[in-house]
Amino acid sequence: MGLLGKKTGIIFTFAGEIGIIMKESGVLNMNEFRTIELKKGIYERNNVIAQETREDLTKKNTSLLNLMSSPGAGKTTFIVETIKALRDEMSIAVMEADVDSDVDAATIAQTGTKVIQLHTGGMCHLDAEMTRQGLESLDAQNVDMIVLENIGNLLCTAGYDTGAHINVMILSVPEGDDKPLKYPPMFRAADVLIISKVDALTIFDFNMDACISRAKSLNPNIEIFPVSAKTGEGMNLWLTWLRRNVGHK
Ligand SMILES: Nc1nc2c(ncn2[C@@H]2O[C@H](COP(=O)(O)OP(=O)(O)OP(=O)(O)O)[C@@H](O)[C@H]2O)c(=O)[nH]1
Ligand SMILES: [Mg+2]
Repeated sequence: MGLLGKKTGIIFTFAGEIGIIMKESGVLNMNEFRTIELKKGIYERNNVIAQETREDLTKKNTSLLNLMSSPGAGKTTFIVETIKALRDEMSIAVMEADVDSDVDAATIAQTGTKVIQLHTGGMCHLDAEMTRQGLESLDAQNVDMIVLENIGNLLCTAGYDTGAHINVMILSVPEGDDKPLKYPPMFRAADVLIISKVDALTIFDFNMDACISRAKSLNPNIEIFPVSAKTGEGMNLWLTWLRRNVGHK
């Protein structure tokens, strides 16, 4: 059956892919659609800004770390524990991004760290332009590392280069070991996979070996650190890696 009415379209993005599903009156049937790849223009612009940001920060000897995960995987807790462990040896600032609320910035501020809260007004990720605006507002001078806590989302955040030198993702044990199979773009985009909440391994049927091998098959170079921010287990290996890579990526 043909469609009546005007031309209608749905633009969609999918972690590195963007397209438009369009139905036209009298041309396509209900179960038909055209998909047009628009990836180039939008992502090229984002990548130019991201590259400029990276170069600007590199000149200032500041590393930007983009931390991504699904909601509640433990990003803020992990940042707090990382700050506590490193604050005597490097200067750190934080940008907290959320759709709304200031709770994460308030948590970070309790550590005495310079922090700003960014509100995305409903957007499910930060792009390079939003990150640049955040960095301008943060105005952190002479810091070794800026941590960006991205929006809690395991899909959208992976599609945008923010200008970060280091991309870290957290997968928590309660989310399950099958997530590399279900959300491959995030595992491909990350330099580091933190498998968090390992203190809960006895409660959940999380297969660590399967998870690691699934992540490695998507991204053979990914560094993987199973940790518990609550008990401190595994944090030292992560901190050693971070010390080596801040300022060198
Ligand atoms: N058992 C356990 N719980 C943890 C660990 N890390 C974080 N949590 C808990 O997990 C919950 C979510 O932690 P957050 O650090 O707020 O997670 P988040 O990813 O920042 O959450 P959003 O910013 O809302 O996406 C809190 O109740 C934390 O106390 C951990 O290593 N082990
Ligand atoms: Mg948080």
